Amino acid sequence: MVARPLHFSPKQVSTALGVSESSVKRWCDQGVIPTIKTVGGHRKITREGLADFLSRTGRELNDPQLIGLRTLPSAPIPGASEENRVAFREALAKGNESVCRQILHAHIQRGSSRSDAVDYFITDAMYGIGEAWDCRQLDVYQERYACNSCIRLIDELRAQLPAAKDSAPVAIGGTPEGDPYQLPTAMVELALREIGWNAINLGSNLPIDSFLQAARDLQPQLVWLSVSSIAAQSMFIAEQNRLAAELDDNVVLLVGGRGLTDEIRPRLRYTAHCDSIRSVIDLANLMSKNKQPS
Ligand code: B12
Repeated sequence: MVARPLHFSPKQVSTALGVSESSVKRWCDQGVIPTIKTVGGHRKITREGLADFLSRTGRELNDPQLIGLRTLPSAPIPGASEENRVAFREALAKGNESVCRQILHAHIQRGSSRSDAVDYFITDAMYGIGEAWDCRQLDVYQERYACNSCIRLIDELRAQLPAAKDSAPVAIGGTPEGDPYQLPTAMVELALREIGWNAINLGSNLPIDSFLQAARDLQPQLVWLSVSSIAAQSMFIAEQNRLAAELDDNVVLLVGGRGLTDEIRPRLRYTAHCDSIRSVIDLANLMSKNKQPS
């Protein structure tokens, strides 16, 4: 089993940040980087302290793997305590769905939107689960069970929303053939539903012909394609470009997801690329505003 480092020395952090060790030590002493001191008087930077520093300063690690991290340490969740973030992660990993539900509901009661709550807590926890699974700290069944719990939690929050009005703009979306990832596309649906769109998540692993059939049947203003993983690159590019070409000109094709790397994106045709759920909301709000009679 590969142990996950819990804290780092200023030297390790300086290497990963690409700055001098003396700068890191100075930030530690000034309290800019939350630091603990060992009994021997050595400065130690915790994962949480490092995450807090990165999110406050907008700095990025040149290479998280240099300090034994596979991904960047998680940033704090706005409006939530670190305790809550960790409690959600642990409850999800242990299959304790009711604790996850309570944490999400409490966060929403404190004023968060449903989509922000799931985006922050679930994305953070699934990243943690991915890391733990990769390090053989969690079994496969725990990852699968966590995924199922998340789907249920997102569905519950969506079911609490009022039905979309008949006049609501329609959006459809899903993941392309070969992409089994269910959570991001379910989050896009929830976010659009929450701002009044009639959003329909068609599901995962969908052939492009099926997206096109759904577009003919449901007449959407927006089609989203969530791409987390690409099975065969050239086939994906050809199929995605066929979708762009065959959709009506007035339909916005929105693409997003971890699979759309800087290398692939220039080879794709689409109307908009968004890299976060919040930017989907901005785009959809802009589209709704432009549709309103002046
Ligand atoms: C769950 C999971 C799976 C599940 C998914 C099940 C399901 N029903 O969805 C299954 C079992 C299918 C799976 C399989 C595999 N997985 Co996997 N998986 C994960 C895990 C743990 C969570 C993924 C997830 O749902 N995250 C939560 C979502 C919400 O986060 P997100 O994808 O980042 O999405 C956010 C943004 O990207 C954005 N976004 C995403 N899509 C869209 C779309 C639009 C339109 C917009 C606007 C925004 C947007 O918004 C989202 C919310 O903020 C990740 C760990 C991780 N770091 O995410 C590994 C991970 C992605 N998997 C990994 C691997 C290696 C695999 C496998 C190859 C394992 C194997 N050997 O079989 C296979 C590949 C499968 C395939 N065909 O591609 C690696 C990928 C490594 C790499 N660099 O590519 C990861 C990172 C785990 C790890 N640490 O190693 N996996």
